[in-house]
Amino acid sequence: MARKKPLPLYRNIGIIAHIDAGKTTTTERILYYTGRKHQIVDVHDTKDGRGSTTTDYMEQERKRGITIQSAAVTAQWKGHQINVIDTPGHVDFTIEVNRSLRVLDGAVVVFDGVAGVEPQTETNWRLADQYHVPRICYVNKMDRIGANFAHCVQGIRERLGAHALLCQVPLGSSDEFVGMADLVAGLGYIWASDDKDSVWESLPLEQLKDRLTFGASADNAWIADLPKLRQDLLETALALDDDAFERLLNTGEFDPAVLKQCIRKGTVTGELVPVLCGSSYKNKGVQQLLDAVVDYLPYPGENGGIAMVDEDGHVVGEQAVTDDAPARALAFKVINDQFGTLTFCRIYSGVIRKGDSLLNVTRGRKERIGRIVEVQADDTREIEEVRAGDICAFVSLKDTETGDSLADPAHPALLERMRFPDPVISVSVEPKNRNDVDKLSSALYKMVKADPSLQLEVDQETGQTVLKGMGELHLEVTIDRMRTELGVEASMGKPKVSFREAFGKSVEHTYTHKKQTGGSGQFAEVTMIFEPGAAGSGVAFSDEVVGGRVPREYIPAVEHAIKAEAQEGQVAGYEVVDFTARLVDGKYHDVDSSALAFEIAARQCFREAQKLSKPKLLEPIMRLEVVMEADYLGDVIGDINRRRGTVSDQGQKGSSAFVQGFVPLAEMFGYINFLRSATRGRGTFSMEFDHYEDVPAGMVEKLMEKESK
Ligand SMILES: Nc1nc2c(ncn2[C@@H]2O[C@H](COP(=O)(O)OP(=O)(O)OP(=O)(O)O)[C@@H](O)[C@H]2O)c(=O)[nH]1
Ligand SMILES: [Mg+2]
Repeated sequence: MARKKPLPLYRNIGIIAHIDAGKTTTTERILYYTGRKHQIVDVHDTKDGRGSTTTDYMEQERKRGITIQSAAVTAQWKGHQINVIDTPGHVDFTIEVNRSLRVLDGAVVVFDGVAGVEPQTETNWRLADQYHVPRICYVNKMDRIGANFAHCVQGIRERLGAHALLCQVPLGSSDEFVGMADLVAGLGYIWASDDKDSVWESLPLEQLKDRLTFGASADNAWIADLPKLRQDLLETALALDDDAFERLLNTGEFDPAVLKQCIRKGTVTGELVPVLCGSSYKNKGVQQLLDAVVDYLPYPGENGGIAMVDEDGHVVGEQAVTDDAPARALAFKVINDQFGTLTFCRIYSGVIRKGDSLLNVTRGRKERIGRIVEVQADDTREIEEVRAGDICAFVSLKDTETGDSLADPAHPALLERMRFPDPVISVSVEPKNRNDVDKLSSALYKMVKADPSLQLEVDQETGQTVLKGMGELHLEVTIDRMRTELGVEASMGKPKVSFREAFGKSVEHTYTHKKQTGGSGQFAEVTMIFEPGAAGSGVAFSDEVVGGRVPREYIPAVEHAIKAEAQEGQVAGYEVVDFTARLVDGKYHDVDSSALAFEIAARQCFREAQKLSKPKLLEPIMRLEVVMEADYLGDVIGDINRRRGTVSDQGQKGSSAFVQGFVPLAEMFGYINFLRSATRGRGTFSMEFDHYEDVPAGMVEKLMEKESK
């Protein structure tokens, strides 16, 4: 079967933003206007559990009115197939944005026209930078009171550092928002009503000033500025084409098709970011957004291929996106439910058919492709084959996890992996019903396998099962999903901070393990140097023994001992990170030495050395942003200081005030309750992990005491 649709008619895009910017609402409109859906459901109408938007179908999403997992849908627009992934904005589910951006070719970044650039917009923007994903900005919610396009554009330029290209400007704002001026087409669009089926009238930009007068002077100023804004757009975009630019300067003329090509070129290379506006809720601007997706965002492969790497992650080549190459795919999401496993994959090259065998290159295991499905949110449709550029799910793969590469067994290749965030918070988990211990561990295992931002541990002292994640909501939702999806009920303990430990200074230490019991004894001696490394440098071991003073066969036992011992440090039993362990000398005995003896010696050596190094306790520090009415600013800042936090910025954001700063996670449990009462329920905050920092010496005991309660 040949390719049905040429690659240039595909778009794989993600919708990303801060929480509540209107991603799901926009996705819902996209499905309506592309004819995929005949009814629109609004996010705030789903809490009673009866209705559901297409992409927020999970029970936990409907109840809370937020997106928790990314969901893929497919739509057809003007002969193009647009695969859309609606992602969550809440920071606890950032893994979903991460993995989506890894496999997408372009993104629509949605802004709340009132709030402008918010913390999670920034985080997601940086993720898109990392994965080199071209973007379009869509300033949504222009109908809300306080919507301020200029403020939003300023944020895009200053906080995100983007070269924003204004392709549209709003006509009116708040309840006077009636449409937008399209600077590319040179037309104004005015909607007849807020109805989803409302038509819009198109008229030349010059006629807008006679037609529209608004209450807010800022809105009229946009209209007065239209000729200049259009000229700016033409000059910025056409500068990417020498001939067209010269013609524009000499004659004032240009070819509209060339203009679009230039904007496309600038967008695809990431040089420019087109900015559009609208109100998805009031059904204005979504069709124009779809046009822009087709006009400006790249098709699979237009922006180059996918990097291939060696086992250490070094880039060794690039695979072009084409059917005429060996099959290569990346698994970016695994979902388990009662019906089995769905492994979501992005195909980068080749053709994969039902019944094919692929190699999971990451794990060195064969996988047989039983069934292939196209996924539409929670619905699936079976298909026979998938090709370069496609996103699909394979049913019932055995050993493939998120981030794994699948390839034609005759031409294996590892594709660039994705990065997973560090979990910073943990809870103990117990089954509600005592007989469910085994069921619980297998359910937890499944959840962790599906979500790489979760980790599972057993506390060696208490034997408790500990689940680590990105935040309180993340852990709560995980436990609740086990109940609804896997039928296992569990209760969780109080959330705790994931502290870490580190060596305080370099230490050289010798430990001799000697034991004489009856017959053969045990003997091993190691001399090791432990050196603290930079944050994030990880744990490294180097064998620097000369002259066979520690026989080679015992070295792996020493390395193993250090890595195992690093799991539970000497300060308070937390993982010890960022150090180099150098084995520099040792002694052995022909008869009494063994791998076990060396392991014991190395473990003791580590313990004593860490204690001698003036070890440090590290705690996660969160980046915090609070938005509230200016009257409460003083109280909020005072409270941040009381929580051992620091304020890094404060100011005005539309009609509200904001504070940004850094606060230890350990001081932030229950913050929402403080904020509610301090701001009469009007304040909002968002918080995400930023870095680990030393706990001040005087605080260690106090903190540990609090933790043990
Ligand atoms: N006034 C107004 N409200 C909107 C608009 N778009 C979305 N909303 C509302 O904003 C709220 C959040 O919308 P969602 O679409 O769920 O936002 P989201 O970005 O998907 O949120 P998360 O997925 O949880 O990050 C809902 O109550 C929407 O009805 C808009 O254009 N105007
Ligand atoms: Mg959503």
